Amino acid sequence: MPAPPAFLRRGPLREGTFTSALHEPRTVVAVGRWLGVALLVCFLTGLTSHLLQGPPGWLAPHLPARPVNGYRITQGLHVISGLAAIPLVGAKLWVVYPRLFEWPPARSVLHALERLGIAVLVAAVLLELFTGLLNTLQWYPWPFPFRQTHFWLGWLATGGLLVHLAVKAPLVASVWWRRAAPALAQRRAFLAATAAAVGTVTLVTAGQSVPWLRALDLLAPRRPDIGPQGLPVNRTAAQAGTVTVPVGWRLRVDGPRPYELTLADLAELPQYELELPISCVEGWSAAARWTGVRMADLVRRAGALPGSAVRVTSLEVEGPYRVMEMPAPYVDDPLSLLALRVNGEVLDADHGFPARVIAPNRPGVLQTKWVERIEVIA
Ligand SMILES: Nc1nc2c(c(=O)[nH]1)N[C@H]1C(S)=C(S)[C@@H](COP(=O)(O)O)O[C@H]1N2
Ligand SMILES: [Mo]
Repeated sequence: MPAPPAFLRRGPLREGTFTSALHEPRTVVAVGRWLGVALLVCFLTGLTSHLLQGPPGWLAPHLPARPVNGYRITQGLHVISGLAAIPLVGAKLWVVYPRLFEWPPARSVLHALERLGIAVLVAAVLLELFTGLLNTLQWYPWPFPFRQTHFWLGWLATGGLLVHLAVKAPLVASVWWRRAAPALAQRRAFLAATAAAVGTVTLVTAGQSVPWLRALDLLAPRRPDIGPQGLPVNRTAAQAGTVTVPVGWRLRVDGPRPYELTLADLAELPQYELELPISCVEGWSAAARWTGVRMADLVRRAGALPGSAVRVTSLEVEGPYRVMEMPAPYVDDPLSLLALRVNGEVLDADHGFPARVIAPNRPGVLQTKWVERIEVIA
């Protein structure tokens, strides 16, 4: 059989186009290890967030209301690991990009499938990190729903990553411990630069959830200590359609023995003061001192037994967080309040005046503001 013509053997690029000695497996594995850890942490914490935010029916009664700071920590880690993954993906792709011009593009059906898998993996990871980053900025320049898309892309990326690792396992194993002697100094510099990029990104953003890094919080969209009453606001009363509290507002509690309470009635009930964080899914979190009535006391008064779940409705006219369901473990927890005050003052309109929910180990989106009604549902 005659040899194929030269251009088919060589491909469109000249030999030696990619001159760096760093386009080699040992560097790929070094960066890939860090990236793998970041993506794994990001995936697991993301899954946690998804389940806490919208649990399937069978799971809801078992969600834990403790540890108090659980969601604050997992969601803080989610955003920290996701942001760290951005420079890591950049470094990883730079090390391997000459493979994009591999010639011939496919040596066999299997090889073609492997490359297709990598294309899906890279696309899923890039889109996942991009949508996540824009979400931390509350910017949604796309027509699809963020949370579902982010969730399924996460599975796609993780599945793609596992297949990729399985295919590359022999290669990874063969270089895992080996030192790349010829390019050692260059590699060290490259890895140090990558680490410095990751460290910088982390240090200037992690302060949005890590209190002792607050002073360095230069690039995160929010400072957790700036906002009315020393607490940031995700959606102001004006953004929520100028929530108007009717004159003579009453809290309505529906259950076996429904009743209504005025603000003065609520203030007469036993008040509890405790410190709980708002932990926004977008990455910031901040602790505050809340004062109010226990959720459990309110639903007991309506004749509901322990183990009841409730639905809470806001005065807000429309919005994805107008109605919230609270599973029994949160309702029964002595730390779950219908708060009337924050940091010693009556709630600001932007923090949910006249009353808002605050409960331990829950995403911020479920800490419903401007509450008007509580219904016992099960
Ligand atoms: N009714 C209602 N409650 C809401 C929201 C909302 O849009 N509508 N936003 C939630 C979100 S996303 C967060 S992070 C917290 C923020 O509470 P804060 O504004 O008091 O800090 O409120 C939650 N409660
Ligand atoms: Mo939020």
